[in-house]
Amino acid sequence: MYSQDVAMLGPQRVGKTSLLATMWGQFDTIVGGINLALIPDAISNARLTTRIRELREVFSQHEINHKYGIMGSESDSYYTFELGRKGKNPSMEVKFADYPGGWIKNNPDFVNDKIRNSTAVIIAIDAPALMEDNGKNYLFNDRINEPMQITHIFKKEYRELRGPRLVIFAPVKCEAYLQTRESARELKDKVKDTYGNLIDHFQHLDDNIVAVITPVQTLGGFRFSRVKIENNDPMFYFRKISGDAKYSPQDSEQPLRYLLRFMLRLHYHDRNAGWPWFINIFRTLFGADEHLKEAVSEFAKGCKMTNEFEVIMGHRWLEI
Ligand SMILES: Nc1nc2c(ncn2[C@@H]2O[C@H](COP(=O)(O)OP(=O)(O)O)[C@@H](O)[C@H]2O)c(=O)[nH]1
Ligand SMILES: [Mg+2]
Repeated sequence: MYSQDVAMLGPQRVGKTSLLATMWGQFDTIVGGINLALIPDAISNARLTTRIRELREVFSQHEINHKYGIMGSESDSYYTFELGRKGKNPSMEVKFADYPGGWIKNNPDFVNDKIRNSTAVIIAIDAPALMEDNGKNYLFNDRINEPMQITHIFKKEYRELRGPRLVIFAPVKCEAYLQTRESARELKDKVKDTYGNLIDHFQHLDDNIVAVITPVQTLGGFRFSRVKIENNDPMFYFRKISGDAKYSPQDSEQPLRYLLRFMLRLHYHDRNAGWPWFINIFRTLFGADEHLKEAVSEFAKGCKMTNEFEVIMGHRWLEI
């Protein structure tokens, strides 16, 4: 069975694993009538189920800080999913690489290798660190999201690409900034500003990068409330929006919709129009199952592109 690699990217605690868990956890509800199943292998299933339980348990608290509870992992893990029609044999596999955020600094070879070899990269961005930084005092954003290190990795690894790539900027913990159109726009502008250097680099890669912004509310029900400096360290607090608020993620499936849209587009790409080696792989991706392709296409059409969402570049690789 053909497999596609996707790399998660972001320092410790920004929200990579929670994003992955929520992306899967909400899938069945979101696909609704579309005939698509996303099935994790046993180990991934156990890990993801545990994480979703932990995210639900956050709601027994009234207020949490960003260092609350849930422990990150110490080693690399892969979350492998089979994708196919409900009740049919799956035709492809998507493998997400997740690893301790500290590895961006401590194990750069591993991280760089993943970035170089994955079809898509999902950059999880801690939204309060991005938005509350006034650029002067504590450099929250530099310390928490490490945009310069991330830019550096791409500049090193994205040079002579052997095929088009999808890069998803996914601000998480962003409930507080999506309450008005205006603040949603600020969030988006701040992403483009902070990663401006990286986006410039992408612009020079011969139209082969699709870059999108997809804000995800992994918890729903909790909003950033304040930041307090404790021992020279910023502590971000989040408050439950009401006494009976529940785990209610929003837009958690958007990265997956973009991923499948991009893969479907590559599948249909005319191999004479370039990238013959790369495109041959995608030719076989969905097998001969036309119904599966229809289902993927229907799911992929739900990509959001307005308001807080944006396709920064590479529209042509999303045409289906
Ligand atoms: N308020 C809030 N907290 C979140 C959200 N997503 C994750 N977290 C919390 O952030 C912490 C780190 O998340 P995790 O997914 O383990 O980060 P990772 O180290 O990048 O994998 C955990 O305590 C989560 O409960 C979110 O959308 N909102
Ligand atoms: Mg993690």
